[in-house]
Amino acid sequence: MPLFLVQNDITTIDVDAIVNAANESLLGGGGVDGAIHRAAGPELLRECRTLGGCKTGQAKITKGYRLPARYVIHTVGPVWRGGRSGERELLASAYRSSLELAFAYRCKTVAFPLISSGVYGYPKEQALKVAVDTIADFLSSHDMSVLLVIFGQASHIIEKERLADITVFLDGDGANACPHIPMQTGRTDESISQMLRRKIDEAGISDAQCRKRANIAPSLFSEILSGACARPSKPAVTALAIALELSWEQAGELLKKAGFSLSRSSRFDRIVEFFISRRNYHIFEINEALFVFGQEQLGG
Ligand code: AR6
Repeated sequence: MPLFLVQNDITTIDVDAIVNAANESLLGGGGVDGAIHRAAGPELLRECRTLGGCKTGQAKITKGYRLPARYVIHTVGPVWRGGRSGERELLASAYRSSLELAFAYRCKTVAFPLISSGVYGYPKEQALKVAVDTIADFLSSHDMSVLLVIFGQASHIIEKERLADITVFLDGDGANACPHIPMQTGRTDESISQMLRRKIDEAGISDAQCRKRANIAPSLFSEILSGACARPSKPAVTALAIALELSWEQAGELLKKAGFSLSRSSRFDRIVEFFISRRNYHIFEINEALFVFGQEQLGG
């Protein structure tokens, strides 16, 4: 289920499949395509020659050869022509076709580069939004873990205004922060799993909806909810607070049950607070910001 952003060279990642941002010939090129062919060795090109190319928005699969990944899924993103030539739909289709192929080959872990955002010129923040929306949509009905690999400077993926707003918030004195309301500690006897059960019911959402919104794998989610996971991580519990759209104080209460606290001196906490104070509970937007500021991402 979960989707995380990582900063890395995709050719070094040990997953079931990595995705290549190729061109329609599938015979290699520059950018990530060149890097993948160099790392996989000449056998990859030999197999690619047998595939008969690939249309934009579609995908084909080969073995990974000398790569740590078992498979390479070759997809072709659109060339950016200003945004009015069906680029968004074609890019979404490239992600979807790749994910479907990965699923058909029983891949549990898949890593994607930011397709089309290099030589093909798709603006990076927009390319990221299409990637995240399409992958998250697919993951809501498929049990798989996806890494979106960002190469080079992380700050390019986030809108300039948002980056500026968060920076001001982080540098601020807390006057712009969530109001401090004393904690309601009426249910001190409740365990985290009991509290979670109650909050999910109060929110009127299903367990599956809560899990998806929290970017948490089904197995971990059941363990937390059943009490089998004695100490879930702070990013996982915070993710649940976001999924349940809790206030800053309520999030603090939930975290306390797992032995954590929220503090204004922690960057992670302050970034989460930035989003809660704006009632923005979109987990992947929060994770983009956490990623850009070098913090752990929500989910698990
Ligand atoms: N690991 C992860 N990401 C990378 C790596 C790497 N080793 N190298 C580059 N990127 P691009 P496109 C990022 O140009 O825009 C080729 O010639 C890069 O920073 O590789 O889809 C093909 O043959 C960027 O964000 O692919 C096609 O002709 C992203 O990967 C054409 O380029 C995609 O950049 C495809 O262009």
